[in-house]
Amino acid sequence: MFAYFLFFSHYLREHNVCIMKKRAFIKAGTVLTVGTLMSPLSSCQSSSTSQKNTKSKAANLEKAGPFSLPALGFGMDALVPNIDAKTMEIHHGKHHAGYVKKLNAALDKNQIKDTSLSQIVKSVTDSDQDIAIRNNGGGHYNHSLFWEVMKPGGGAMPAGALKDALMSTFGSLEKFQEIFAKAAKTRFGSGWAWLSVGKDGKLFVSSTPNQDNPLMANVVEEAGTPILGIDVWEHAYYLNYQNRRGDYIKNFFNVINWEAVAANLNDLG
Ligand code: MN3
Repeated sequence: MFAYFLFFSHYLREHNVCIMKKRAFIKAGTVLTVGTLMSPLSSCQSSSTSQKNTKSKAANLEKAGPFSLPALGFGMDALVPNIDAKTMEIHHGKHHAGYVKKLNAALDKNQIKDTSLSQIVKSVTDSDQDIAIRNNGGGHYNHSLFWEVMKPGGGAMPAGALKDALMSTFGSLEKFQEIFAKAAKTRFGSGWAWLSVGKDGKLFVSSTPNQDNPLMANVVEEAGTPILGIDVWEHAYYLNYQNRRGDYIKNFFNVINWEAVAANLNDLG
């Protein structure tokens, strides 16, 4: 039975790769608009110092919705074996797309215009009126960050300001990893674990339920700007890991795009 499952999983994976490639080809023709709105999160900016221009960053932050699903910077199967292609396909193409669609509907309903995504997320309150924007604005922001802080063959942390900050805050990289993994593992139910920069400029680890985000100063215990996040909703790992959230978290460290995390920190200056 188990052997059959393995074979079937392998077949699915192979099959999905084909689907992914077709879709990736189609998506290659679309314009990435939301990614450029997420200025602190955009590895497009961080990967090129010539684009790390405060003028373009400010201009992008001023852009408002309606929002669209950002394209992934890698193929659906690029993070295998740490994250499988089917999970990526559903997670990005269904879950994240759903948050974008519902966010646009909620903004339309509330007649919110000319407001950037980060402003939308920052202004969330715990009122009943804000719940759709809280869930879907958070969902859109969180996933946009999540795709940016992963890459195939990630995991190696570069020297520099981020490494220094992690060392001075947590004592060692191993200790940071332990604290971050624990926050992710112990988040009850659905949510996220974060590495953020607080108002004092210092790093901290936290976790939030549902699609809340440390930017939501009105609803979180510890507010800050997230520079790294891991999605611990079951939809992020269940196909491949079932109930083994700890294994998913451990393997997430194999695909962290530390250059993108460092750029997110650098953008906060
Ligand atoms: Mn998710």
